Amino acid sequence: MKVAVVGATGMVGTVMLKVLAEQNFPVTRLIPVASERSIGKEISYEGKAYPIVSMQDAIDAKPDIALFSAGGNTSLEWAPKFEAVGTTVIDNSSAWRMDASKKLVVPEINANQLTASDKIIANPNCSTIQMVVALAPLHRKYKIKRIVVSTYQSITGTGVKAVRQLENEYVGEKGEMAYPYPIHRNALPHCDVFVENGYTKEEVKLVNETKKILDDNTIAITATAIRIPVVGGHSESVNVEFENDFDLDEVRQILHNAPGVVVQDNPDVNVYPMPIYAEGKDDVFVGRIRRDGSQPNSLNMWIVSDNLRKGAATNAVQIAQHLVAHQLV
Ligand code: A2P
Ligand code: 11C
Repeated sequence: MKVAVVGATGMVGTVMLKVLAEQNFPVTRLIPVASERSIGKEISYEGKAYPIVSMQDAIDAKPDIALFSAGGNTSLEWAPKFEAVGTTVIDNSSAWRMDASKKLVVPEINANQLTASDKIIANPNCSTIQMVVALAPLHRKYKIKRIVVSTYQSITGTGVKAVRQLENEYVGEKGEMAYPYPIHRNALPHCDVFVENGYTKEEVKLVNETKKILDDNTIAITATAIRIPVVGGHSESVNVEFENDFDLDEVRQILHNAPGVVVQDNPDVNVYPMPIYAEGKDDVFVGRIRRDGSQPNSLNMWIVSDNLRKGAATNAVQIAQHLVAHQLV
């Protein structure tokens, strides 16, 4: 496969390269792309140096697959140009996610809907991916009625500037601010920008993307997204109300058997998921699984995953692996 990585120098692009190599993805030619200012610089892949090329040079090379993580506007402008030369684009931005003609894919849930004519495939938002990986098998069994989710999100979701802000604040130095307030020793009830209704875009993504991926507009969802001074991954407190009642042991068994999920749930010995241990792993970790006694058929759980891995790069590479395995590229 000729594989372009668009945004190869970025936070997610760097992890995409790492995951492609770890997974032994069948790369016959790697084409790293970044902005004009990076052209000519080199990135390293499996011990070899590769020069960064322009978008146009990458298109001229007619890659089989292009993994995009260079922002929504870049995707809107360039993904169709890759499509026009026959490339299948897997796009990590929010540009195409809610476009009715594009599929929003989490391989464990809906990769079976992909066909060879899907040329721009959307990778969901990180906080959505980890939640639906755990919820989809429970939805199939008990049918979700309502979800209340509160997130505790890593600063890596904001990008390099936020990581620098925390590092500077940690050592007491002044520098460029990614957030309107300090993030060190703080919690910001503010991920992405505010929209008219008082919610943030991150909260709206959680609502809309979940319904699209689970293919069920009847699910009621409400979200609150919080940024905390953590780097390893996003954590989520998820309260779910089902149509049907459940048995807690069966819930644990379903999650245990679910692809991509690791259950870490033994309060007796302080076992529960934490971002510091999720960092660098591809799984979604679920713990604190317990019945919500305040209303019927309801469950609480705590879901943690590395937002740059399963929340972004790993999910994109898994889509690419699915395309290859099913000869869709
Ligand atoms: P560059 O390093 O040259 O700026 P992050 O999400 O960490 O900010 O990274 C964004 C990625 O997208 C970087 O690799 C960045 O390249 C790349 N990028 C930004 N704008 C463009 C563009 N117009 N064309 C191609 N790549 C872009
Ligand atoms: C965050 N979820 O942590 C964001 C980062 O729509 O892909 C990724 C934004 C997106 O703030």
